[in-house]
Amino acid sequence: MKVEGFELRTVAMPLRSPFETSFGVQTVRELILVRLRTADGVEGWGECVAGAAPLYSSEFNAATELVLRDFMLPALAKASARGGDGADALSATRVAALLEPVKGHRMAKAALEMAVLDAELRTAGLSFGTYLGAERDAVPAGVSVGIQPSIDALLDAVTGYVAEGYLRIKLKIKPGWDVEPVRAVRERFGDALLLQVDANTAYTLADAPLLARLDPFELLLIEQPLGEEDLTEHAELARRVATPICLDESIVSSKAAADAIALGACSIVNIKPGRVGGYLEARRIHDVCRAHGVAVWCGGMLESGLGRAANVALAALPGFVLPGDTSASDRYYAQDITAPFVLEEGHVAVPTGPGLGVEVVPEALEQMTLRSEWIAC
Ligand code: OSB
Ligand code: MG
Repeated sequence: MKVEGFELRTVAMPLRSPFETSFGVQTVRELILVRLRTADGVEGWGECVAGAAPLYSSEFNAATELVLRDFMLPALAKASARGGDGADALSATRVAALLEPVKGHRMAKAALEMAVLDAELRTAGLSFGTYLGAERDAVPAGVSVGIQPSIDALLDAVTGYVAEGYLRIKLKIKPGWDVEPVRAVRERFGDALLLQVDANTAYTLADAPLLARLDPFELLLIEQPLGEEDLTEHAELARRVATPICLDESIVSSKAAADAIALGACSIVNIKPGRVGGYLEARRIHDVCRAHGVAVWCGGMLESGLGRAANVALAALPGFVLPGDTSASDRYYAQDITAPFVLEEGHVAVPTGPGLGVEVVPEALEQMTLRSEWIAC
């Protein structure tokens, strides 16, 4: 593929209500978008899932912007300039190899691979879903419920989401906001509600007895209770609690997934394409987990309609046997930068058009843009 240039754009999307996790409170989603234009005039969009601060993982927007501009785009521009269809030309399946000399920064890499893949698929007239191997035309949607100021506020929030039709509820937890909120939601909504929790690394192995107190509530899973690098500790915790352990932050690659499974550190995996370097690596994690009989589900990072489109396509693969954080756009945003994804009987439809299958609404994008820069190849 021959690329004319890349645009790096930082947008700020106001959240409908503050979103609180064990690592902080967010009121606005600041994210970096990549837009490329091919020599044939086809556009490709990528979305970077990094946040404004390095609180979920080490990546954050200012660093991402720099590594994209100074280290990654030159490598892709060079491959683009070589042109042709040869082994060193620019294509989606080669982005990871072209960027391999740059250590880490998987979220930045994922955004570039997504943009190249989108342009390729739009050119070929193929949707993300078809390309990735989607087997469903809609996916069941769960919702992630932030830490609330009170149990009453939590019950009100969950009541609203259940009424909207969400098929699974995930409660964010932290020390001091764990057993009681779970008990309250179970008591109010009953045993049939699909319920899980996400700690975003807020506990240590010393908290095993506390986390075991969640066992009677029959949760689907506990997501990332311990640190990102704590695989052996997660394996030990898994022996001490009955609730299945699911990993998010720890699973940065298909190798990490294979290692975690071999160690017994998790029995379920949250797949976030941005965290693992892109949709192609995400599909490999799906394949590894499926081969081991490990259930996966699609996580979220408060994506705009662009990232949401690709996530929903991925979540339609056969190994995604649990509802994902693939909520409707209005769970987070009054105004999205694409046509909003909507909930229909608890499901979100997989886009069918070429590439991501969604288009950016220029006025909405401009309104939310903080800055943008065009980098010609
Ligand atoms: O750990 O899954 C997480 C949001 C931001 C950062 C990390 C996480 C989350 C969520 C919400 O839980 C996911 C979503 O609905 O997009
Ligand atoms: Mg998580």
